Amino acid sequence: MKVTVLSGGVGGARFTRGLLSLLGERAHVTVVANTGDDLWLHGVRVCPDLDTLMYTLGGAVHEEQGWGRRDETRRTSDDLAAYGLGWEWFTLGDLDLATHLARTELLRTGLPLSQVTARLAERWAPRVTLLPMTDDEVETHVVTADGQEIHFEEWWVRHRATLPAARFVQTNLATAAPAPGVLAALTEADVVVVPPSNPVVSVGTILAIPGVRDALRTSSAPVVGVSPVIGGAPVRGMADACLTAIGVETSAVAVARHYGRRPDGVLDAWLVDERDADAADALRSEGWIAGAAPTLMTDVPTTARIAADALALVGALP
Ligand code: GDP
Ligand code: FO1
Ligand code: CA
Repeated sequence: MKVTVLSGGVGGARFTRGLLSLLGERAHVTVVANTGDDLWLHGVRVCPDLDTLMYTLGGAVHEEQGWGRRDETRRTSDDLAAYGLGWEWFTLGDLDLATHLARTELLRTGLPLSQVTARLAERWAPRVTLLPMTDDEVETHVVTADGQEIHFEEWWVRHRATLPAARFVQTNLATAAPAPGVLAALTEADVVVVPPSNPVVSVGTILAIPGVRDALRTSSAPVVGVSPVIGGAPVRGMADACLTAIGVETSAVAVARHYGRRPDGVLDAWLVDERDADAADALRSEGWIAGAAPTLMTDVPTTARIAADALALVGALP
């Protein structure tokens, strides 16, 4: 069985880890990762969501933090800040920095990001095919209410998403193309999963790459999503600020309607948390396939159960 996941960082990576634990050798999983959060810093290319996936699935992630490497230090980052260089509010851990150096060296040889990612992933053996959404440098920027345009990570990490955002824009979007393998992963899958990732700046950015939304809309594979909102709040992080900026209420039902049902939207089915059972009822009355179950990813076995509940909704549980 072939499963494709459209993922951001922490939420998508934890979900995929549970999915792999559930499926074992019974499936091949391809993860299409958001690269809109990527940035150049200190002369190196940083790919937060790709790295979070690689480290989480490779068993090296800093578990409590959700991103970066276990057992790394801030020494190099602090020392760079002492020169007054870079973003002192954005930490590149010293082990993580080795990944960025290696990535940048490979990019400088002319390899596209998809091949560089495959090369880096060899070391971590994440048990998935890990694809960036695009090989082009598409970056998410935030246009603030007072008209400034800043990188998404500056808005998210430096300002903790508190600066009122008017909208999100993606640089170079019009000329961007899906990375090799991305469209095939959507059209040739047996099932596509939209994990509990940020619907605006993670999954929304992947869907914005020309050709991706249409490939998903018209794929013969069923598409099932898991709500990243539980009881009217994002479980961790500030995704509510992203939803508010695009005029979507922070609720399980509003996020489902924002993705929309195929053929106009991208989903067939939506799994909400047991606390939002009324949202599943409301969606079912609109013709959705919807289920309610525990969706808090507390540990790997619990997350495997969530993945099973999602696949079962569309009859894709092997
Ligand atoms: P990021 O790139 O690190 O922000 O990660 P993602 O975009 O993949 O996912 C972040 C989103 O995952 C957050 O906005 C939360 O709404 C959601 N999330 C995180 N943990 C959980 C969880 O345990 N259960 C559910 N249902 N959603 C979660
Ligand atoms: N998140 C933070 O809240 N603070 C940081 O200093 C920070 C550094 C960082 C470095 C590399 C990396 O791969 C991820 C990093 N993150 C950091 C997490 C991440 O960039 C964001 O939380 C997500 O991309 C938001 O979607
Ligand atoms: Ca991210």
